[in-house]
Amino acid sequence: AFSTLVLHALATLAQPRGTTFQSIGNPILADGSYYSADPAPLVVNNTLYILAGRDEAPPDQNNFIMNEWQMFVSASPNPTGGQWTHYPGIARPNSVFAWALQGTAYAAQIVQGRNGKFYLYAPVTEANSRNSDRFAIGVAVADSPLGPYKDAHPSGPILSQSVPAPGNNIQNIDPTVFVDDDGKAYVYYGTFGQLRGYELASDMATTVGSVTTVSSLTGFFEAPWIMKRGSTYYMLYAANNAGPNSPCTPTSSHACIAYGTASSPRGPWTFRGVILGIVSSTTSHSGAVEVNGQWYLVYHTADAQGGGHFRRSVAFDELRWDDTQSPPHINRITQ
Ligand code: FUB
Repeated sequence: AFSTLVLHALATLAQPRGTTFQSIGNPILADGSYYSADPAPLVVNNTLYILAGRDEAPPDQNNFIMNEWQMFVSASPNPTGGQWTHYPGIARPNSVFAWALQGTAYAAQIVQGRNGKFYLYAPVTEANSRNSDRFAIGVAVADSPLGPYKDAHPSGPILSQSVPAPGNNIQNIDPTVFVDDDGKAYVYYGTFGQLRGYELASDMATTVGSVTTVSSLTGFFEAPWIMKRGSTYYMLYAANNAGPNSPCTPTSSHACIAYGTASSPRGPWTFRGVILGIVSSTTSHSGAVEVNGQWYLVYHTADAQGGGHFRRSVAFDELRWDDTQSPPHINRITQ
């Protein structure tokens, strides 16, 4: 009995401590005490978990400083206000992945595998990269969405190929993963207009077969988010308003959120429209989930106190469907 008590005490100690706070609308944490970007929602036991990176750039710095991921948790999410628990620093690139450098805790996502475990897909920078693109995607695993996360593929990243693209050499970021009803899993990722996808093996870490390259999503820039409703697959993404092929209005250098649909997780994807207009930060990044019968679109803005393009904060709105269309469309969300 004593050893059971000790084990229970150790397990409790391993769980990160959260701080409870009351939100009064968007952004969820609006006082500027802790910025949060690139939200990736997850639902466990009817509770909404929002994974986000932490923006730490000082007000005068025009670049990302991101060293850790954090989690916001609410059992009764309400965009006009409600109670949240904030878990800062649930994972850091170089503490989870021995092969990764500190920093670049960019857009990550946690999904629950068929075995019940939680998998964190994370873009990080590889210490000994031989590619021109030092960014690489790793996967870590935990028994709880809050961690602690352990590298599930300690030999290195699961995606790190160097694919030349005009004007940039960053490609291996912004992973989104979806586990289908038949148990098969898929990963999509990319930025600067390149969107690629693979099927994942049952270890959730090995890619299977050949790459899918997606070029049919109008104005795709980055931040893909794959999900399914009914028999339709949806891909949300940030469309770049500065591009010649942008669906965003009005014209601005900020991104908007658009989406496409497919009848298979590997596409082909058909562009359907814009669901979230430009926000106050230049980047836009979204994810969507259903909690207790209500869908939500989670994204970030620069609207918190002292916020900015590199000091972003997570916000969310109800997402509504137009089931008179086939496949069902997502209704535009007014920001
Ligand atoms: O947060 C860093 C980068 O900004 C993300 O990877 C992009 O999606 C954009 O939100």
